[in-house]
Order: sequence, then C-alpha cells, then structure tokens
Amino acid sequence: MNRLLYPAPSSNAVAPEQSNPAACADLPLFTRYSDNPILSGHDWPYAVNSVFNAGAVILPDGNTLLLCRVEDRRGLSHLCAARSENGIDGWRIDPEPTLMGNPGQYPEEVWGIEDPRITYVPELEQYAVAYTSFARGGPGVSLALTYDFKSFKRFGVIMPPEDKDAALLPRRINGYWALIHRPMTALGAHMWISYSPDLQHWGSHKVILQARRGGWWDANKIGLCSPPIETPKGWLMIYHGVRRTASGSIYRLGLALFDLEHPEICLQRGDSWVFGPEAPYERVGDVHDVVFPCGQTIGADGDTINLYYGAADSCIALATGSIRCLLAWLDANSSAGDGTEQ
Ligand code: BMA
Repeated sequence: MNRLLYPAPSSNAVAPEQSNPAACADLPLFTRYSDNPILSGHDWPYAVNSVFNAGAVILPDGNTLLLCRVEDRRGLSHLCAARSENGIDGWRIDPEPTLMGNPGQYPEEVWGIEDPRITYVPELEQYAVAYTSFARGGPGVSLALTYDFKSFKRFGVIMPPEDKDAALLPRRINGYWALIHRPMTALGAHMWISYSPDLQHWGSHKVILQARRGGWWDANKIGLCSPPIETPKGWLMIYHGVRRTASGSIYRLGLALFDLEHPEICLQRGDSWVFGPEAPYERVGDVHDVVFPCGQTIGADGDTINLYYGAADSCIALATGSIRCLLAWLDANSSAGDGTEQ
C-alpha cells in the first residue's frame, strides 16, 4: 500500500535547496493516493451528476479547501467548497452550492461555471479564483476575489470566449498582475500570458507555450492545469496536453519552467508526459482517459506537492510528488527553449 500520511501543510513556500536532484529525476514523479478517488458525487449533500476539477488551497487554520466543479443533473456546473483537516478525508462539504452562475448579472455564466484555479494574493490578502464561464459564445475566463469562500467579489469576464484554463500569478510582475490562459485563436490552442494594472483591464498578450504538432502527446491543444508554482529556478507549470486518437482524446500532464521576472520566457519544457490516465477511475467515467488538475497544495516541508485532479470528469483524486524531483526531472529531460521546433 502506498497510503501516505500527510502533515497538515502550512505554507506555500518552496524549499530553495536541491539536496540530491539526480536521485529523483526518473518517472514516476507522482504517487497516487491508495484510496483514490477522495471525493465523488456520492459524497455530496445534494443530488449531483459528478464532481471533478477542483481548485485547492491551504486555509489559515491549516485546513485544505477544495473548490470543486460540480455538474448538476441538468448538465450545468457550479462550484462547491469542501474542507478537510488532512487534505485527504473527513471532507466537510458546503450544504449548498458555494458559487453559482449568475446569468441575470453575468450572462456569460448562463450555462454554468467550471474549473476554478485559486491563487492566494498576499498584496490583496484575498484569494483570486479564475474560472471558466460558459454561455452561447463559448467558454470565457471570469475572475472573482474572496476572503473566505463565502462571499465573492466578481469581476465578470476578463478574457472573452473562446478562452479557458486560466490562473493568476500570486504577485505583480514589473508592477502588473499576470494571468496565464488558453485562448483558441487562428494560431491554435496555446498558452498565453496577459498583464493588467487593476485585474479588470488586460493587455500585453503574449504566447508563452505552444502546442506541439504531429504525433506528440501535447500536439494541437494544451492548457495550464494548477496555478504556477514559484520556485527559486522559475515558475513551474503543470500543463495538460490533449492527444486526439481514433477512440477519443487522452488528457495527460507535462512540465515547463518559466523565467521568474519574465514569465513569458520558457526556460525548460519536458519532452514526455509525467502523468496520464492509468487507474480505472481515470480511464473510465463520463469522459474517458482524463486527468485534469486545477489545484495543488505544498506541504509544510516546502517540497511535497499534493496534486488534486479531476479523473475522467467524474471524481476527484490525489497524487503526491516532490517539487525538487519535478525540477530535477526537467533538468534531465527537457528540450531547449519551448520545444516547439521539433
Ligand atoms: C476540457 C475542460 C475540462 C474537462 C476536459 C475533459 O476541455 O472542459 O473541464 O475536464 O475537457 O472533458
């Protein structure tokens, strides 16, 4: 059994030292929790279809909060918070939806809201939740701020359709807020960064990572998973690549590292995927062959990463790894630059 005991993680700081990077540069980089999945629709206090793709954060009291995407029995999604002391079990789930689409005021949310990414922003002393708002025009990116995951200040759509897979960086870059997102453009489905003075008005848009082409695992469509992790070597980003096959798409995860003060510059990009659907709950569900993290927490040691991911669009699972090992693996297994020359 690979059941792991977790200390209550208390900080999101990442330890600066790499003690023995070579010792952990091999796959697998993530270990699945033995009692996965940790949450599913059966756990919910009200009738739902499925629960998946959750944002994650450690609260000041040490509890882990997951802001889960819940698909109701009409097929529309909302967000619902679940809290746990150890981040594994004993989840206390809000008795009602925590954040619902509000199409009266925000018509872009008429078909629901999905896939939240949470960033704690020390300057604002609030959490920023970037989520997908879904309406006739397609998916767009919306933003809300909250102190407590009870009341939310909504900014409405900050990136118009078609756009999704967004997360805010936790601090300003050269005086501007920075958002990673994935617009669909004539160029394809690539990851971009945009900057804003006030979180409402966005510009200076730049592509930061392109989907590869041909037979690559991340050909044609990629997107950010959980929010970028600030490490001494750069912003570590876990991203998904979508491989289209004759029997459907396979969602797998890869790693890339970006410059700390110029996050549009990709320093390293892993060649192979580091995590993909293998377990039965990842392979079979409402959408087969999907692993889709929207959040992680960092352990008290500053190194352990607890990755929370939606599995097969049906449940939430947990896998753990080491940030030092992820960085060491990138050193040993990346193409120069952003890897799109291949
Ligand atoms: C993506 C997103 C995710 C979903 C995935 C697989 O485009 O919509 O919410 O988990 O597809 O269906």
